[in-house]
Amino acid sequence: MAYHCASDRHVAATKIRCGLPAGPARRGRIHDVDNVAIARALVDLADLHELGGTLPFKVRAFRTAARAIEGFGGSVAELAKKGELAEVRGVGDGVARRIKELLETGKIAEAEALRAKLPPGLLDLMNLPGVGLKTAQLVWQERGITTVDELEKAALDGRLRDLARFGEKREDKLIAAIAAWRKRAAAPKRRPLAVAMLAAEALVAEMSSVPGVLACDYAGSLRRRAETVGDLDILVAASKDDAHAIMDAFAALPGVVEVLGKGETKTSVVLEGGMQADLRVVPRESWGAAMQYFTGSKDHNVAMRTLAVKKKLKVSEYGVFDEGGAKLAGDDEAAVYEAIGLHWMAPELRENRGEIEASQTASLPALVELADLKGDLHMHTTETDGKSSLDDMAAAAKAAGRSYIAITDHSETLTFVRGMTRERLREQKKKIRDVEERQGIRLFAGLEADILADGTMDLADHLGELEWVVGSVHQKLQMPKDEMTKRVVRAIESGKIDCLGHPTGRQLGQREPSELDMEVVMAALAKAGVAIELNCSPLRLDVDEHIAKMAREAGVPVVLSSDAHSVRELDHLRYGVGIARRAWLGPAHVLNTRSADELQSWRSQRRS
Ligand code: DGT
Ligand code: CA
Ligand code: CA
Ligand code: ZN
Repeated sequence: MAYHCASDRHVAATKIRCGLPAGPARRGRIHDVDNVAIARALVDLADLHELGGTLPFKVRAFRTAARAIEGFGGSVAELAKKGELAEVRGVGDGVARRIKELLETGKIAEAEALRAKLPPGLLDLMNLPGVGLKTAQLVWQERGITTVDELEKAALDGRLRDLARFGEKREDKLIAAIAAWRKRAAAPKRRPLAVAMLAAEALVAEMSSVPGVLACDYAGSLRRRAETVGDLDILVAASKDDAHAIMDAFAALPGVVEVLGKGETKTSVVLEGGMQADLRVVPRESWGAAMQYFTGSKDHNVAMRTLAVKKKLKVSEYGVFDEGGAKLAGDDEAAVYEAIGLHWMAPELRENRGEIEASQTASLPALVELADLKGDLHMHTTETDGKSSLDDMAAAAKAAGRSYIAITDHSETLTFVRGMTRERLREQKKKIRDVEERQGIRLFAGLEADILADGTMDLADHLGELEWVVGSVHQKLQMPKDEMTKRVVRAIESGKIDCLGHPTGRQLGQREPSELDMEVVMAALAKAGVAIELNCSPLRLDVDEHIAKMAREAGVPVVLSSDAHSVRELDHLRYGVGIARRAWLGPAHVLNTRSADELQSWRSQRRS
């Protein structure tokens, strides 16, 4: 797990904060991440117990609690502070005590003690894809293997194939998995978009009120809405005389844990959680050129500069200059582009994927915006694993500007979140009509129906009664590619789902996407007239920009959904909008830019 600040098993126990501590200008924190770190620590604790020989049923409470916490819509850390951990289903006194200890001391002493008794490296083994606790235990006990190196050597020597449930094929898979794991571990850590965005917004808000700051914004990959971000690039416009004090103020911000360097124009710091942020102070008259330069991407900048050279112009972070050194543009970003004969283009396009050519021929795409999204078609309530009531979700969605939403709780087979039965769905539908009336927002009685292992749908004979059906895979995510593809295609062809939910199941930095032949899936979607979801939950962003682009090219409508499990998570749509724009999606490619009536007619057209 190379790039997620909170998911790394070993990091999880000690570093649980990703952004900045609460400050006056801070926006809401992203709770998934803290929750994930807490859940991770509990899973670690359970693993450590089991490796140490504690009976599995005795540690089951930790695993149950971890699952509940991971899917919890609010901040578990905040509840702990208020002594209200009992609000999280599945968290009993014993677990609550350990969570408090983790939050107060950064670790769980019991876990540390267990860890000290085990051979170092054993937990790393379990981090390998396809190697769980059972396999780690097996190779340890049967072959004395306790490190990844030893495991790799044993696989290469063919010493694992005789183990129970092994074989040559599994050996080969393991060798490939270890190679991939090494590559990821060696790569610099990158953070999920949402983590970077919340941290950057906090920094920008703080810096904007520092005396002498004329303008402040973030640039870099975050401004381009890349799904993961290496470091933050913060820009300030100020006069030279103020630069020094501004650098000092930046280095002294509450979330800064280390100052890597402080110079005339640039200061680099490390934030709590380990993310790096660079501040650059530029003169007011270079603001547009600096924003352009530091937004990148590098490839975009190189292409742009090549074009400028052809026109005998020079572009830098200070401005656009002609042969004689006269400045043609600098304070305004659009003017910088115009000076070299281009139209301004949205940061999400700046990857040198044809946007410069499109700009030259005035054929830049119109991109979807948050305000275009009229509805939200995937969310959960307290009926299953959501933390807000149906009433509250409806009211909050309306307040956020949506004119319709679909209520899509989980289906029956997901018993650990109390999946909906037919009877409860019928009850919920009645309630939905009532809330609809009261709250004045159109509601669709929907379901996130599970795609079962064989590709049939959970509650299949009930789906026809619903007004919106998301079909999703939640269990058995690691099937062989052809089986998984068949499974998903069968669900698409069932005629019972409107949208394929979080199609690959990936979770940023935590879970690899399921193996799926996307070409085949896309063709099936196009043929059946089923939409594909771009799940905007910060840890998912599933599908990614490449698959979203495939959908656009195949004419498959994309649905941007929050998958909110609480009212505050309705805000997740903004992350997905960035990804959609990177895939060059316009309002017409996104299904939920349509009105409720248009959506229903799209649906009935397909069904007939
Ligand atoms: P990241 O931080 O890895 O997610 O990606 P970026 O794109 O934020 O990259 P970063 O932080 O290294 O640099 C920020 C921007 O500065 C980059 O997008 C473009 C510009 N830049 C940096 N180095 C160069 C360079 O050598 N040549 C050009 N043309 N631009 C550069
Ligand atoms: Ca950067
Ligand atoms: Ca940088
Ligand atoms: Zn789901």
